[in-house]
Amino acid sequence: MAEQWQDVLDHAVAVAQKAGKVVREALQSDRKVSTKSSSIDLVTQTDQKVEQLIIQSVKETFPAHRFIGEESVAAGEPCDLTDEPTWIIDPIDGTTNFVHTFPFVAVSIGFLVNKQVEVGVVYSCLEDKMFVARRGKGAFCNGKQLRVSDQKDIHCSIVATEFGSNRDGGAVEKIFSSLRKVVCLPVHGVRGAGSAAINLCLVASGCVEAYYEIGVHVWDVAAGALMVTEAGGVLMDVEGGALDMMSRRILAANNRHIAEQIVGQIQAFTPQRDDAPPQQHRRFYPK
Ligand code: LIP
Repeated sequence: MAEQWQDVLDHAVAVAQKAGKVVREALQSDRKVSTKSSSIDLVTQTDQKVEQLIIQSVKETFPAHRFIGEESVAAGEPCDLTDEPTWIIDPIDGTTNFVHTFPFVAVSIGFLVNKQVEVGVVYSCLEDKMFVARRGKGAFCNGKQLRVSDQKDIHCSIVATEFGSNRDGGAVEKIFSSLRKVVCLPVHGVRGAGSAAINLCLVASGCVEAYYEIGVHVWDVAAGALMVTEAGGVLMDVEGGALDMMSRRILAANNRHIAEQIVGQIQAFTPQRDDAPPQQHRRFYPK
């Protein structure tokens, strides 16, 4: 009998490759940019075209499956995660990078059943790196198995994070205050690829020890989260509890010890959840 969800993984890889080709071609022409929740929350026609390409292709092969897609939610679709098999899609994770040709842009596809990530595919399309993971079966990049860093000392670590697209004064203060504390631990360095999915793959690859961010969305992290756990890493909320993928807060690390030391530095805040009712959806970061 074929292994469970191998057909889903194969399909996700094939469609991510097609999507990546569209993204690379679009980089050769003018990119028409619009904005979503704010003047710095960018979207392009390529984001929308790639999301449609992925959803159409999956629907033909798996007609009973459900979808949560970044651009479909932006267009008013609900962001409801049920126990049914669900594909969670970010057609271009790193849209700002894409607009500016900063070379870290990923197609991110997670597949969940009973709210558990079974398959994750992150295609870093300009680097031509295909990251894949299946629950219980490991994580791989271009066929090579991934393993998190074995570093136990936070002072010898690199930590990745992002500023996101929230410029609310109170939130920005907390982001900077947390960052100052992390930098001054001190750590070896702080980095950010500009793509949550790629940051998670960097943790899985052992290039950075940890990644945290407040303000991400479920489509940014669903696939990459599985990459981290299948490479031996840990996931948690930025305040140290269990990760809630709809909460828009994530901390990923190579081990619990490093994760807990970062938790101690973070001044947390609570963005509007991804599964908030649609009428609240645009009101980010309530006081
Ligand atoms: C973005 C990222 C980025 C993060 C933002 C945002 P998009 O996703 O992955 O790293 O800081 O919060 O969600 O909009 O490019 O798909």
